[in-house]
Amino acid sequence: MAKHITLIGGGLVGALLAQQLAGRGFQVDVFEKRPDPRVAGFVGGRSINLALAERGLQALREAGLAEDVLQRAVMMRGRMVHTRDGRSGLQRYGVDDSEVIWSVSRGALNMLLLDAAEAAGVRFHFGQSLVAADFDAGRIRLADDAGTQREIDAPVVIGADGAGSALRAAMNAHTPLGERIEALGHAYKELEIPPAGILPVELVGSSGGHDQFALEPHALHIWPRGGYMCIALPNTEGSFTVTLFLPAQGPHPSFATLPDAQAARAFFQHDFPDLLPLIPDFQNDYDGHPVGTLSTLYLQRWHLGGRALLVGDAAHAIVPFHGQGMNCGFEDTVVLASLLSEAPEHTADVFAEFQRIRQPNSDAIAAMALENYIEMRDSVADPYYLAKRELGALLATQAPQHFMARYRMVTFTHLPYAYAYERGRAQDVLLDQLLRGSADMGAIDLAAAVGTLKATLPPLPDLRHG
Ligand code: FAD
Ligand code: E0Q
Repeated sequence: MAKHITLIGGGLVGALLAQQLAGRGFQVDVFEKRPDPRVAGFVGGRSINLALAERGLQALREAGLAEDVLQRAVMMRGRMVHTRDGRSGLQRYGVDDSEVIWSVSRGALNMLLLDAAEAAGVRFHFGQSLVAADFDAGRIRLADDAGTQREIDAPVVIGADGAGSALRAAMNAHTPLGERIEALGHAYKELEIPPAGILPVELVGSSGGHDQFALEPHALHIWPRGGYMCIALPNTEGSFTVTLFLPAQGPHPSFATLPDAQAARAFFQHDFPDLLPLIPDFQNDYDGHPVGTLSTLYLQRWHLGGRALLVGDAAHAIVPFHGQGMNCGFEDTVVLASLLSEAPEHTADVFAEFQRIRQPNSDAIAAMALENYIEMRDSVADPYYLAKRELGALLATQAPQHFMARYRMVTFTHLPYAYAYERGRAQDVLLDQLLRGSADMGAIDLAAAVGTLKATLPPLPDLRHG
């Protein structure tokens, strides 16, 4: 008989994991708190999007879903930085159009993954939330929308129920997991730029500038302002989803000092004057959409023997500033499905091995995502930072086997996150040595710098298979 697995959460990671396990012969039941988005419409009905990069794409390729997803995605070639003086410029993410990332709709992606999982034989149970678990008895307790509870057998249960995981809480109550949640202190709110046709002609030009888009469609837009920022990612229908990142509490500007659209409008007029006119529903968006909190989750234990395991955000939620949370969760599914199919009867060993492989990597991307917030908020300000980036780019051209920007390792390769983090640190130390604290690139002897690089750092791994 096929090995049975119970999954909690049919979000991005749960749905993809379910599809992969079913494809490997497991019998999979998924319990999802929300109603079926394919029937009910995606919760909120708003378009919210995410950046899909190489790691997530590779997992989708292995699941046979990459082409379908890319068909519904918008290519982003780089970061379009909008400065206070109203100027903008594109910083390319990669060397050419083979190194781009993709803006995908969270709702559309989730529905595509649900369809694929169902086609692979997964059984979904919507409107069913996990409320408790008895791991010794191998049973879980579920509640439906009406609040009616029932218990079912679930000897092997995997939690893909997100950052606020109910399975994690149940596991923690049984055996402390060594949980530490570090609040960022900054929060976010989503706003919308509609397709250009909806905006006044004088704002976007008669052709809309970019056909139906109010801004360059093939970019991730950033308005960095020091302690805070806005970003915008394109949607296929010509709209953009804007996210404002701001301190939650404290002196102006913070969400505490901007409690409603009236206060926020004046702030946008002052700080984002070019962005505000592109958001015609500012008042409804600001007053109607919730403030989201941001934290990093660290656990000592991801599993209870072979009975329960956490994956995706439930195990390692991170801040969103590298655009890697989903990508990391998708990588999880590839590793776990492969380990489980090799030893389906040995879940305790598999879960331990999964944590051993993945945790150093999730720790590394957690740290890099935190660092990237500072970098994004200030990205244009610091001449020394810009000099370092320029020298890094020169070294990467002169000695591609010895230098690769950390962003590229994270976003466009499958090198383990922990490797990218370590290598990035070593490269950074070298750049500091070469520049000796001066932003004056003219003082650098490039040939000598390449010599030092090759003498100091081993070559990068061969990327053709990595
Ligand atoms: P979730 O997507 O949270 O799914 C969890 C599922 O479990 C949900 O369907 C939920 O309804 C269900 N559930 C919850 N509780 C229960 C329960 N008790 N019983 C049953 N079901 C339950 N990542 C990127 O890769 N790129 C980006 O550009 C990016 N941008 C982001 C921007 C923001 C503002 C934020 C907050 C995150 C961003 N992320 C991004 C991260 C990404 O959203 C997450 O990493 C990803 O959604 C994690 O997937 P998951 O399936 O683990 O959790
Ligand atoms: C990406 C792509 C939410 C979010 C998602 C992202 C990125 C950023 C800033 C943010 C990082 C970058 N980035 O541009 O360096 O590459 O996904 Cl805020």
